[in-house]
Amino acid sequence: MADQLLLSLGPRPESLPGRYVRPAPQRPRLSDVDTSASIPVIDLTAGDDPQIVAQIGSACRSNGFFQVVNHGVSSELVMKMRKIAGEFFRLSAEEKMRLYSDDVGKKVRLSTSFNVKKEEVHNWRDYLRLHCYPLEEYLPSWPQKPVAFREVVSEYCSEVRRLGFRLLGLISLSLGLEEDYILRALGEQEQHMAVNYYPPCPQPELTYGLPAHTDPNALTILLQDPHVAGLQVLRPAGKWAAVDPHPEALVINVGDQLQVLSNGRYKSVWHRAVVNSEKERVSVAFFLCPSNNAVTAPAEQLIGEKSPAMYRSFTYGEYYKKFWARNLDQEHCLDQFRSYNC
Ligand SMILES: O=C(O)CCC(=O)C(=O)O
Repeated sequence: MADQLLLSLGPRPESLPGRYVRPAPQRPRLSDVDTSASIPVIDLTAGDDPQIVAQIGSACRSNGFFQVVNHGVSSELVMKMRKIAGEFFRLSAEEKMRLYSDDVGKKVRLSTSFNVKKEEVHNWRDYLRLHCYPLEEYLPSWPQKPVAFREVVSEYCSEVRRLGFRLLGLISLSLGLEEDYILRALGEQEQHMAVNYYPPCPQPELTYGLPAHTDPNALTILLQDPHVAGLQVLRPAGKWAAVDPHPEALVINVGDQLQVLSNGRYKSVWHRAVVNSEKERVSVAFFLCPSNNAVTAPAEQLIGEKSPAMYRSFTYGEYYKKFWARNLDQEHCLDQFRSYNC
């Protein structure tokens, strides 16, 4: 167990410990990654202008990923969020170990890899996982250090939640649904956050920060490290593409619940985080999730003779349990929810 504790406690090994080494066929093959691919950048200045709705629809259909600029989250707050995230992982070992847990059911925990109790090969990542909504319920159990942590992160959560709701409205419109359709379907949405820390890795070609996975939730809003690339998405042609950091942008991706609600029109796309030998990387992923008892099902309006319901209905509580009971890089969790008609 001791050897599975946080990477950010150091010391930094000269070669990759065996428990992080992936079998040869599962390695990232970094030299094959497309570094020139572009993930659409959508300017949100113009509100719900039909052109923006069309751009969002097209990005969700073809890439499952897009970036937004002029998104309404102030650049000062984004800067503070990045700073406090980095500072958090520089706290003393004692401070960090107080928050450490390998129990994936805990709503506030500092952990490593993905699910250390279950997986055979670990990932080169530490992460702080926070439940964030309702804020007043979770805030008292959040880290007290660094000093401004609670203040900055709670403000960030509120602003990003607002952005997320706006995006869900635009996504609804892009599917030809009423603007509040998805918001209503998802219920009183929960909100989780992962602050990811990927230290420099002695042999990045042998492991991952996070292996290929899709997100179980509805919508993810990712704040990337502005200087260090690491996020890669699987393109429809089967090639991995790097998402180079855009300093002003937040990266948005469709999660599994939106793939179901859209009856498969929008894709919850495989993505992964790779590491590098020189620099640490910090990212902040913000997940909008249906409430546990909300029932996810394909929207009636998107079901027809030629497009039968692709998935059975289920509660998010059921989905989330199945998601965490697997290894991260197994088959698409949604495959377990396919409708028998399809
Ligand atoms: O760090 C990244 O770029 C990806 C993070 C991610 O996919 C996640 O936290 O689920």
